[in-house]
Amino acid sequence: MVRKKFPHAALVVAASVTVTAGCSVTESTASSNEPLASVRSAQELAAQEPPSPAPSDPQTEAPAAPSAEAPAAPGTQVPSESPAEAPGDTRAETAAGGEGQAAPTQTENDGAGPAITWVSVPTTITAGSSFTATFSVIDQNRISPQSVNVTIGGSSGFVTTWCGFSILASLVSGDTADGVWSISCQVPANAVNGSYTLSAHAQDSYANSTARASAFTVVGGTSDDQAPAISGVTAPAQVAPGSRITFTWNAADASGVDYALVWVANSTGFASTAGVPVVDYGDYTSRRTSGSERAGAYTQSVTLPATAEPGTYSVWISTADTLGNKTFEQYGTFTVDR
Ligand SMILES: [Ca+2]
Ligand SMILES: [Ca+2]
Repeated sequence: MVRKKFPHAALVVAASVTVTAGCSVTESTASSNEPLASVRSAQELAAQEPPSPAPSDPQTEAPAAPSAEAPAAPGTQVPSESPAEAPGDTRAETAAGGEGQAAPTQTENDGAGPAITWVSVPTTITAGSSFTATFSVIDQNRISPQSVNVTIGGSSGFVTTWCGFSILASLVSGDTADGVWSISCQVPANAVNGSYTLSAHAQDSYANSTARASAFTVVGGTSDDQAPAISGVTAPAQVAPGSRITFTWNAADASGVDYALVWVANSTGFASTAGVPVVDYGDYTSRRTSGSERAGAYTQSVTLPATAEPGTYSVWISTADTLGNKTFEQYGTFTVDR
């Protein structure tokens, strides 16, 4: 049995980086929320993970952030864009007080996300060691401490196997209006060598949000940066609404296949606008029927609703190896006909 697991969208946050004394400090701020575009080409969808359709699953994590390069898959629910940052977002002037009056505890909504004025992370991190990242967050509306977190993205999307997704930050100095926050993370000895992006996120008390990214490189880990190879995908050519559909395929990876799961989309995407998946995935599991973790044959069945619209449906497979290298690609189509 292949355990179920829901991968995440690719993290793409561009940042220009200045190297200073062994740390990279970002100069640009990038919002993590891009507008949801209805783009359905296979190439653009290929880099995008499917929606996380089972909120009750304990492994389901925070909603996937859309990638700047690959708009979210149709039907994916994505929070709307946060308001643009206001350059003049500074501390509340009311704190100075006057005439012995107590400072108000709450300022008016400035409509701007927190100013994350810098992010510091070692430029090079050796696999098997831990690192600390710190960043400054300023907002006169004050920060919601539970909103201050860090995500890490690699070449194939969010890195969830190191320290979770996302990593809650701790206030190390200052306060929720102007403070320095920190996370520490142990990088596994088998982490994939290469470039990563660490993104700091914060939200003020009015839910205005900001993200800022900084890059680092992992060395001394593993050189396997390839996701499992998928081949021999089979699906019925034509099915009727209400049918049970079984897919089979092969998955191989030198580091071992962690999971390989089928997803189905139609002309509206992987889910309706109401968020209902195009097919019933049951328990969202696939099964290895032969072979090993390194090279095996897999099967998964889904059920087409009786109300399924006729038309062309596409078959996608998301897969990851035990190191976290992952892909999400289309492997053919089938037709639904009454
Ligand atoms: Ca604010
Ligand atoms: Ca691999």
